[in-house]
Amino acid sequence: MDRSFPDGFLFGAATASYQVEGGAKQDGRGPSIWDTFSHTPGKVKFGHTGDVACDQYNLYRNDIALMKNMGLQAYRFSISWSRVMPSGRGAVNAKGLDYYRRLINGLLEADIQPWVTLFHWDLPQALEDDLGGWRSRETSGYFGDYCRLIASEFGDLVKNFMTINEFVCFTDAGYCSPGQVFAPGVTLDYKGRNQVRHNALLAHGLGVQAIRDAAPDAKVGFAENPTICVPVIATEENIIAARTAFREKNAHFLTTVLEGQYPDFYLEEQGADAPDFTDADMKIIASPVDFAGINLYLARHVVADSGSGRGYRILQHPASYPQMHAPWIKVSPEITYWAPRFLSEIWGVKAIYLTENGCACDDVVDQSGEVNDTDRIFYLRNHLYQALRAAEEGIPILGYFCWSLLDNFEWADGYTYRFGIVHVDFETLKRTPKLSSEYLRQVISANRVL
Ligand code: PNW
Repeated sequence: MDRSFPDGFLFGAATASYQVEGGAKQDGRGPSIWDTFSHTPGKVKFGHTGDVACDQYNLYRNDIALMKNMGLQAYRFSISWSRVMPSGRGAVNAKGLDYYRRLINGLLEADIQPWVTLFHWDLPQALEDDLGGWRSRETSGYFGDYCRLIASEFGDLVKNFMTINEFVCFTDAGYCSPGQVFAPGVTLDYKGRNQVRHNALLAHGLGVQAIRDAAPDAKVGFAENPTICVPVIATEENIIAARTAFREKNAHFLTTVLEGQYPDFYLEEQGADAPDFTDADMKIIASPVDFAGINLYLARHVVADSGSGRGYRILQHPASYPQMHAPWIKVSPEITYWAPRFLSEIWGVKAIYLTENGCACDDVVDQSGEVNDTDRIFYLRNHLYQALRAAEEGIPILGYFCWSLLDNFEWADGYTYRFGIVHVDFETLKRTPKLSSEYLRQVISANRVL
């Protein structure tokens, strides 16, 4: 049986600006909320910061060569808003734009498609200071302006844009207790949180519109990490329950973007804390996207339960549930089948990219200089099989991006978790491709799961 990935299936790797670039003060970059947060004692493990990270700002040519060796067909990276607009609005930093032009051209010369994320959490600090960051809808407007700038600068070279990466990680986790684990580390009440969520959705919609306007040939989507509800045992009734749970547990982000309105049950549930919004806002949020990007990390296991009121119940992970090197990376490859299936069944999504999938491993460089991360290969292989399973059933999965190209700054965990398929020595910045990068190279070349 031919078990190849469909023709044109795209294989890539992903990173994000603050996690890999470094060059925090180079060439006129303005500070972002992650610079401030990581420099605030107690916020990031061991006081680690992204000041240098992998120094991709200076070593990007090297990284492009690594990708080329692996046969990667696409590189998903994010633009640092404050590198190109140091205050988040107004003045543009030409040197910042030059960097991304060099990176994009370098990728194209290596035959690697640039996939650009506009926002991967590093909000310009000036917008936080002057406007309250995502607490203000003015920030959403400025995000639209920034997207227009990027799309008009690079729309001739970049054909795929993602507005926002993972809504929950900079809204709830940044602005609401018990979140406040991520920048800016503010504690709002639920009303405030819901308004932050709304402003982020509005920013997405404004971003879609601006990119369409300025780069009419480009495709626009998002990269979201939904709460991935899967049937714990795939009986018909559990599948129905998991599908219902998938829509409901993502009510405030994915469901609202794809349905163009807040589901009634969400507004009812939030009651007096529901966000303030207008019909015009919802029209903007409803702007059609060309593709849905989903980041895949862990499952929520669902059983049908008619007594629960909503028809489903989510099971806790038992203490012995298998996990990778970070406790929240539960081994659940079936998400890579169910998430695309539900996107297609619930909302009829016609183009799905798996914009992130990967895991942290306790990687060591051995005496011969090798990193034999057989555990990461195990992890990736299982997910790739599930991607193939979905594709074979006709679910429109068009590509897969591994998180991450490089070990990098893992947010509040600093450099303690390694997600790369390439090892980085953070003292010397030396890159060492791990065995998993060879695995991916062979998979891409064979276009099959190996
Ligand atoms: C993603 N969770 O974040 C981000 O897009 C990356 O920047 C990050 O490095 C990567 O995953 C690995 O952590 C997530 O708790 C953070 O479910 C937390 C969760 C999921 C994704």
